[in-house]
Amino acid sequence: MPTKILRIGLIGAGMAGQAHAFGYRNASMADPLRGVQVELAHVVDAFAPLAQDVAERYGFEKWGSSVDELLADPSIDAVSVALPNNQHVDVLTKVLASGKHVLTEKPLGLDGSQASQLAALAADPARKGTVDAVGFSYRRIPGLAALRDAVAEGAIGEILHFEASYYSDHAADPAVPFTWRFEASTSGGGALIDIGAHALDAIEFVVGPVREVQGANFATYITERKDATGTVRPVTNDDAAAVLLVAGRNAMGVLQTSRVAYGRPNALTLTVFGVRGSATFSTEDFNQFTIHLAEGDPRFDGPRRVITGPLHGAYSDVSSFRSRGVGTGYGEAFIAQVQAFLGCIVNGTQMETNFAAAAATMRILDAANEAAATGRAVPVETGAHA
Ligand code: SOE
Repeated sequence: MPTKILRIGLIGAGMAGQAHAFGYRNASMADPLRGVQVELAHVVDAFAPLAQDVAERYGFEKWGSSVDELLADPSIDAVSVALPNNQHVDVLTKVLASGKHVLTEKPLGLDGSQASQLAALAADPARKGTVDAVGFSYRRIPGLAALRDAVAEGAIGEILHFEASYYSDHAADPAVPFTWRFEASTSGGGALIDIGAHALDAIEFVVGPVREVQGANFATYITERKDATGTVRPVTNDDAAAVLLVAGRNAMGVLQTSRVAYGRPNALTLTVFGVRGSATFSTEDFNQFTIHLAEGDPRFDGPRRVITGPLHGAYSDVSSFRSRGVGTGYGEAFIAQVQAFLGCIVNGTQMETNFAAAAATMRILDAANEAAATGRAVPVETGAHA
């Protein structure tokens, strides 16, 4: 007999929304959620047939296209939001006002101003006891979480410098049609806000808050694309970006991101260099990370490959086969993310990636835009990072 029932609404039934639904469908595997029954109550999407398809495939009780109708349902405890970037501020403002717990996909709006506006609404005393979270699912991957734990325990000492990248090839073909992702007014930015944001979060997760953007460069290589009607549209945001930044105590680093990176379909990579070693995680070697400890026997010098498993965080609760070498994938990171979100609801705590922290990440993106425009370094006000 469940001790607690949590009823879920989903706003946005596209790829990211379905990843959230996958997370909710599987979240109850987690020991910390024993006794919690997750019910998929209602999914809405502007394209109602998609909402219906997702409702049928994932098992939502209701489907439709009205956000207001979903938010008016008092039986719904928590809402996931996964919409085009320009829709987040209006919809999230409504969700916050509804008093429901919320887990939204990144980015938190189109820019730092919208993110700060949403963070202020989330901090309203009327929302005391409710959870506001932003989905940075990559930090839930066992290999990256284990690398972070090793750094936090001082395994490689203070971090001196780092490099982070997120490469994708989803827009490398000029024939890829124009969508909202290629228009600055609906996306807030291109590769840097879309996938570079995950690399930024990985930097802040492992190295610490970004304190300054020392320089940035953006590039658009495919300057126009045809939309679904065959109309040629100008691309008004970045295909690729490179950012020079300082994070943590005083670590220097470079972040590179590209959505036109042939041969790298979906690759988030972080390497950190410390005073006593170095470590690397890449989604291209999803279930492992490498670490080099300087004190090792010089005859056997070189990075050690660590295969993640039940000894590493964010593994056991999401893996239905809990043994080393079996591995987890992109979907399980969403299970872990939903488990963390539902756990905060049950325990009355907040996610480390709350709206305040996500607003700080958005301020880094603003600083990168300013640094690129002015050629000058831009300090960043660090956020409420746990
Ligand atoms: C498209 O680039 C996208 O769906 C991103 O928006 C997601 O955040 C990333 O996880 C996968 O690629």
